[in-house]
Amino acid sequence: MFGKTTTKAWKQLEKVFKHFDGTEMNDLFAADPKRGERYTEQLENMLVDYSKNRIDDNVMGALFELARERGLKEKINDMFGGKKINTTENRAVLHIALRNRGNSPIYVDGRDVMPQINATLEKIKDFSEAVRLGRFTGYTGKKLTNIVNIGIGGSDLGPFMACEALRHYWAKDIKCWFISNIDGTGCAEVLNKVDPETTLFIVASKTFTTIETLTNARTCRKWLVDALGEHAVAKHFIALSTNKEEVEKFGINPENMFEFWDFVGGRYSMWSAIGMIIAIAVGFKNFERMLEGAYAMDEHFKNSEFKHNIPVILALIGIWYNNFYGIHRYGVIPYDQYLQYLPAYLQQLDMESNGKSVTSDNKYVDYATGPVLFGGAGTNVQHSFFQLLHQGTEIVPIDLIVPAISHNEIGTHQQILLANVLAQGEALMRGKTEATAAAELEAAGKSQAEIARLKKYKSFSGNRPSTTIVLKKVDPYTLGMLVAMYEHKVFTQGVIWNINSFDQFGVELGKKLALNILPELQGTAHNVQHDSSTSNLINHIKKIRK
Ligand code: G6Q
Repeated sequence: MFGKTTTKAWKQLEKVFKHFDGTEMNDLFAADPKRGERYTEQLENMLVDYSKNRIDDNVMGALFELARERGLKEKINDMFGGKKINTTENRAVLHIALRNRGNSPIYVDGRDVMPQINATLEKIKDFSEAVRLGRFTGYTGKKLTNIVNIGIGGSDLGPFMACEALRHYWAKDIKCWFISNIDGTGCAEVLNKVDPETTLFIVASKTFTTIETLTNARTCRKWLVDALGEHAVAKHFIALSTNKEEVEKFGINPENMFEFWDFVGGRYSMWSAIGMIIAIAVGFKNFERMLEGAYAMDEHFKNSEFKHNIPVILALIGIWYNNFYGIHRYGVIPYDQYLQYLPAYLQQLDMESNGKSVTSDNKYVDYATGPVLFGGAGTNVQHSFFQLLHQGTEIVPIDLIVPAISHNEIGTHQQILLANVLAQGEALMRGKTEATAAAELEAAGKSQAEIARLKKYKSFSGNRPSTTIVLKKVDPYTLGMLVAMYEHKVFTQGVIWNINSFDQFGVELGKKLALNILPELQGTAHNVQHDSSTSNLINHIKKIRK
């Protein structure tokens, strides 16, 4: 079994850590004037500066050795080669095939998957263009300008994040809407604003059995049929799914179904038919550019040696904090309003993939796995939780992501934003000693008593890690690169931790219990055995809803 005590490289890292712990980044920068450049990698229009992390060559060398000992290179080849690396579900993991712009064959069970992927891409192209150009219209002949994606989890977060990120590229007359949650709010809020004659519903569900999505889809279908009649459904509903039978049962013509396959995991599916709303909003060419960007990152990940491999470097630094410093938190802060939903998207990608406790050899882990990921858009979050990042007792490594050029260059806005993101990384790393705080207070004319009272509050411990990712612009290509970078980072960490990053059994237990509780709330089942807290809550809610 792979455990913290049995791997040679891990043991070596423990030794390295003992020696390195307590090292201050300020000292590392002082000792090496070229540190900033040395710990920076660039791939096309994306630059990744990881120098403000608690690492040196020795640490990185030991981490690369861990990656080698864990057989990372072979595991990467296994994924790209179509091997069934999702072992618990006996599936290949081929989101990389969806953007395989080189079109080299990828075999699963002896069959090349590329022809079916290319055929579906052609279908997405034809349909998205037909909608955009008004060739595929609603039942009454009007152009479909309200596009509603009904899906949840992986069938929502990716398309939603990407549509928002690429809002600048939306066709002027098209509006995108997303209904995900099961409460009636999503349906009510969207259906209140759209017109049945101009609305296209995209039911996005890999399994086509998800209760939230099907309930929302049924409500929308009824709303449409009430307004335009049963015959209108074929012109206003399409399905994105792997499950033809259920799609037909639901009442969507299979001709209006865009398929994908079980080798595409939900949270890895925005590159597939699940990305239909992206293609309609920004145009197929831009959707293709997103695939191309991801492909560029795939090639980089597959072919670069570890010491220049961006996803590998980021993954290993994450392991260093998580497993050696005992820091199990991690923040992603995009400095760009268009990327505001990236943290929520990455939360699923990272926490659903690596929030696991059993190894691929069927043993409980004896080391920490996936960290808690959170984040929000800068500079907004500077005015909220950044207090804790600077002066709290928790150390939180963060990624600061920023485009050098904004789509909306108005006055000095972008320069102020850029100054802020750079200042945050510097402040977190440099900190401010009590002596400096005291000198500043003195210069501001404070009394000695005041200085003594305030200097601790005004000091910053520093040595707090951040990685700065500078993009040229948030365009479809760069977005593809960025998302693929995080996918491969998560994959790499899963390999190091020897867990299967591609199942998600953890989300099932709660779903099952909900099915037991539902009839109780509806009054068709009584006296079901629960703990006293759950029983009490059920009774309380029933009373209120009477
Ligand atoms: C993602 C998960 C999960 C899934 C949703 C929706 O990796 O599997 O978030 O995407 O539960 O599932 P359906 O697409 O099958 O409705």
